[in-house]
Amino acid sequence: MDKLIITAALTGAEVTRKNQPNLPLTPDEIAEAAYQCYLAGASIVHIHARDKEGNPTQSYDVYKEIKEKIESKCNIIFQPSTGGAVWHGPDERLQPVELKPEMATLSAGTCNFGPDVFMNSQEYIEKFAIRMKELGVKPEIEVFERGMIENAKSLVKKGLVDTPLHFDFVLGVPGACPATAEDLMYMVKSIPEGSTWTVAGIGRHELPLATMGILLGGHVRVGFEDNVYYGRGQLAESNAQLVERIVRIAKELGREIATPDEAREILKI
Ligand code: KMH
Ligand code: ZN
Repeated sequence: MDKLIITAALTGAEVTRKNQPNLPLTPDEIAEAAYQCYLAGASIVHIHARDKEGNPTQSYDVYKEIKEKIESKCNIIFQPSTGGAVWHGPDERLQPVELKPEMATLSAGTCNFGPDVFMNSQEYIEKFAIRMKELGVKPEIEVFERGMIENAKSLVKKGLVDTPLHFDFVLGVPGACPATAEDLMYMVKSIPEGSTWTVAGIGRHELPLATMGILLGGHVRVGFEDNVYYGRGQLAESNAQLVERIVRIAKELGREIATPDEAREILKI
């Protein structure tokens, strides 16, 4: 089994300080949170930028500032979001890819997202994939529903994405695929051989699905974007605290933790 890649999803687009008082918002706070997660054992940080008011932004300049601040602290893999917030338009969402990060997310279809709709038309999925390929950015394919895996396979057939693919199963978003063990197994069985995958369980599903990911040879995403709690009714102190717990569980289960450079090798980036 490969060593375990832990992704820290630090901020997200939906969470506020009301939900989680320690949510990192400014570039300095996000970079410091990334560094603390790196020290705890994360090898990738999934980043959503916020503007000066704390609202989600896909601004090239803000992502650039965050990227530079993180890179001045450590060699963790910087993975910006191209998902943004549900109200961001596709061109707006694509901006951080122009920074030529090693990775970026690529959502592979449309789904309900709580009371909203997360729009990803075929036209724009392909546009995002093409630009990532042109700039040498490895997509992490975000899968919220089973059919999105088929969309990803069609991108490979069209030559728009190189293999091996790397998937992130985001399970438990209200309105999209639930976060059961069966759903995760179904996803894992459906991806092309040779692919790598990570799992992000939403809310209370984060920990059980992460543990399954560790046992099944997948990888794990945790952080305030997906879950702000440490336990029932108990807010987590930091993103790093959530990473530390995954490191402890993985070690107990006999799975070693990947450094950022080992993650680069595993993901072929
Ligand atoms: N905020 C969601 C609507 C991604 O980062 O690529 C989309 C999202 C996916 O978070
Ligand atoms: Zn995200």
